[in-house]
Amino acid sequence: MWMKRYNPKDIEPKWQKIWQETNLYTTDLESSKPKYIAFGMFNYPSGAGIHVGHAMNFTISDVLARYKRQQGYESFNPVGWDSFGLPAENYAIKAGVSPQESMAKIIPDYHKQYQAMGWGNDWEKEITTSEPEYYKWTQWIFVKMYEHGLAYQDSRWQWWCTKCQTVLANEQIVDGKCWRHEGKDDPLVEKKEVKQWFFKITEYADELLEATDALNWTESVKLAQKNWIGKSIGAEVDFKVKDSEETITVFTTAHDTIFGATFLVLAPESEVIESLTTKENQKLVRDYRELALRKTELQRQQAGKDKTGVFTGAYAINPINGAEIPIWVADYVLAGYGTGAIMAVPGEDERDNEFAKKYNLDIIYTTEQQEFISYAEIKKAPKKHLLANSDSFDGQTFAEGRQNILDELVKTGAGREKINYKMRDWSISRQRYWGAPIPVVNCPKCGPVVLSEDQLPVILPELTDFAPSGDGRSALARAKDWLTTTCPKCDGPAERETDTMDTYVDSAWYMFRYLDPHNQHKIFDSSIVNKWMPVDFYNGADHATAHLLYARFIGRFFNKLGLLDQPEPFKQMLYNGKVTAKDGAAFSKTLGNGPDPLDIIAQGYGADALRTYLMFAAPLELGARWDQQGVPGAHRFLSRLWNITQEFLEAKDVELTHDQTKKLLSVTNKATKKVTKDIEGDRFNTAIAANMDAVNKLYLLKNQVPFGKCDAWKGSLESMAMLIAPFAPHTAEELWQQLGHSDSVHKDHWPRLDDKYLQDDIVTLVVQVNGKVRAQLQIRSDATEDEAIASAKDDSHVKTFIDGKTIKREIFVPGKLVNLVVAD
Ligand code: ANZ
Ligand code: ZN
Ligand code: ZN
Repeated sequence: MWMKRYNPKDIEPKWQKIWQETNLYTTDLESSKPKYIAFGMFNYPSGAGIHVGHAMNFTISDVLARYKRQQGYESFNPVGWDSFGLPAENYAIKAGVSPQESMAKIIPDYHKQYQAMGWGNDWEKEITTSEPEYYKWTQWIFVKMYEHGLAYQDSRWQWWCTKCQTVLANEQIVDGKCWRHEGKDDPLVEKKEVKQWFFKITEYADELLEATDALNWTESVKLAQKNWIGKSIGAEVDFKVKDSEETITVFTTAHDTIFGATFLVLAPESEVIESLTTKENQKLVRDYRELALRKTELQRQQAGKDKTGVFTGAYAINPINGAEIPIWVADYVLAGYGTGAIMAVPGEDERDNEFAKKYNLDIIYTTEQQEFISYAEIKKAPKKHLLANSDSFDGQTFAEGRQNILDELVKTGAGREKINYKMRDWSISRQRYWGAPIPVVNCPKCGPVVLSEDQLPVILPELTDFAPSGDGRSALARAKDWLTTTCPKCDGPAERETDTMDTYVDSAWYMFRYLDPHNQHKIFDSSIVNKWMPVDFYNGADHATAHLLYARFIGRFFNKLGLLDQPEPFKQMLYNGKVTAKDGAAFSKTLGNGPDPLDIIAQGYGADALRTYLMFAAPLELGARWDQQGVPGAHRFLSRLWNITQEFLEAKDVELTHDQTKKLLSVTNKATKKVTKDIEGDRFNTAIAANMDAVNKLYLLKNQVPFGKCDAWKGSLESMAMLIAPFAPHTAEELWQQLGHSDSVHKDHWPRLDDKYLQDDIVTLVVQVNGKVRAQLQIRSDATEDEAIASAKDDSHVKTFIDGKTIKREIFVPGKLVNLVVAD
């Protein structure tokens, strides 16, 4: 018998074309259907095209968007490009191709690749962050932030290459040197103070923290967000410097250990150091500071690293008891946290202890045990630990002492309660060309003047030389025509700001623009956005902190502006695993050692097999370990479904008895139940397993009941086409059409569950009393323990053995047995 072979190379491009022509995935944002919006994290377009990680991430959200569309939702799977950023600029500097040009070439390639993957994106609403249509509104956000006191300028230390005379980003530093040249004698990068623009995200720290728990997000991401915000409740305490006018304020979360503060430590950046340091210690301190400023914060924080520091020669007075304690400088104290100064308590703090031992500094234990006990331990049980060496507070518990010592410090004016956050304000400016220009004019008379809404967009001028200008400013400083302007305030000559915005700003609000991508008059129409927000499902394998916090911050800001009802942009967020090599090693883009999705499609396995394999390989949170046999395996499964459908289409009419029909339909109904439940629970691997199991069962049934044209077989195969559609959309569509449908399986078609066919889920349960069989019960296989035991006790025969007796123990083996142990 001649049979049409399963050939993805034929059917996939065919359906992609039809879907595009019929606008199948174009969402009607004003539809009266219930809405569903799902997408994966914003894609940064690069010349390399999509890789297997993209295939993973975007298929996950595509499956959900498809599933909901099949269930009758108005489903939206938007698409766009995070196209500003450093890689395109670096490429421009090295290859001399402008970022505008490279994006114009790269993005259309992505269109083809996305379609080849079978992702059901709405191309009508595509956005590109480097287009003025989009970045006008990124600039608008800056203006609004400024108007609301949430944007400001401040100086910060930045990496600096003395050879190129330019600021460097962290990722542009290779082995401590600038990425742009590879000379043996190249200088190490240095730090330089540069003016930067900030968004005041810290203003929302508490709100963001408090709203975190309620989110339906992967738990590890919620924890990462909380740690990033890093709320600490403690105190600020002032220490007077001996023989000086200076005061050093420290931030401590353990002010109850203050009697054990035997020295102070200042961050190397601290400005008071210079005036404090005694003559004889000047050189030592200066050399140390210079060295410390070269290290990154990460290098400085690294646990286990040998602590170093130098003595300033100066002393401070402990306000609680007047003790004179030495002031040190050490790089384990960070400038950007708290006050950049600490009181060191080597009796209870590990780092201080290590430092004190190394430099022979005094250690005073403030616990009754009189030995090192870490403050973390004390904090676990503050009522169990007693204070010692603490004058009048001796013998109090730490719980009491914590309050009483604070009261004492407040009374004498030396201290006050203080809450600190690890989170810092968001540095949004970059001394770079390829980004949205910050809408500011710098006037020699008026200073920085922020433009008004009607002066937007500030268009990024086209350049031919993208290298930074050499004076610390971006290449924009060389675009003289663009640069020179008049001050909106005084009409005098002025210059435009040459900093551009960090790409994180672009990606912090794109989800809103998806809903009104071409609006010329407003950032978006609130009525549409309120209907569609929050995003029902969002996923990615990166950006657990920065991006997601920035997006939440912007959501809250829009909410305060009255643009948005719901401050949280993402209702559900899944942090999915990555695709790795079989041994768990990362696939690297630069090494090019990952499987190429487009190659796999071209080899003839097809996008459907790739998608099915990726979703089947492991639970989504774990990520897939690439298995060479995986895609061929998925291809075989799809072929089996294909083949049985072809056989059915060529078979003769048959008639099935009532029982035979029931047997057949119970297979697909059970599969429907399981697949539905598993997709809802993001368990795609078991959903696919249930589909595979159902196909196997259909093959078995083919030999047990008459196989051929009839409603039951047709219905079963239709159900299978619908159930695999989210994973293997082309195959499903083709089979659906072959089964006689002229509409698309992807819209409003999901198998209806018929309880009648789930009933052979009945199992026989043996009921024992004290180990002797007393009854056999017919019960649903998924009955809970409570239900099973209740039915057992209800059986009239069993009753005669248990009535009037105490039941000591109830044993339940699901699907098999209930044993009631009664007292005689
Ligand atoms: C004395 C002390 C004793 C401390 C003790 C802790 C335990 P979190 O909880 O992370 O907020 N600290 C303060 N500012 C610092 C800085 N700029 N760089 C490095 N360390 C700093 O940590 C707060 C504690 O970290 C503070 O409380 C301070 O040390 C230290 F048994 O003060 B503590
Ligand atoms: Zn350089
Ligand atoms: Zn002016």
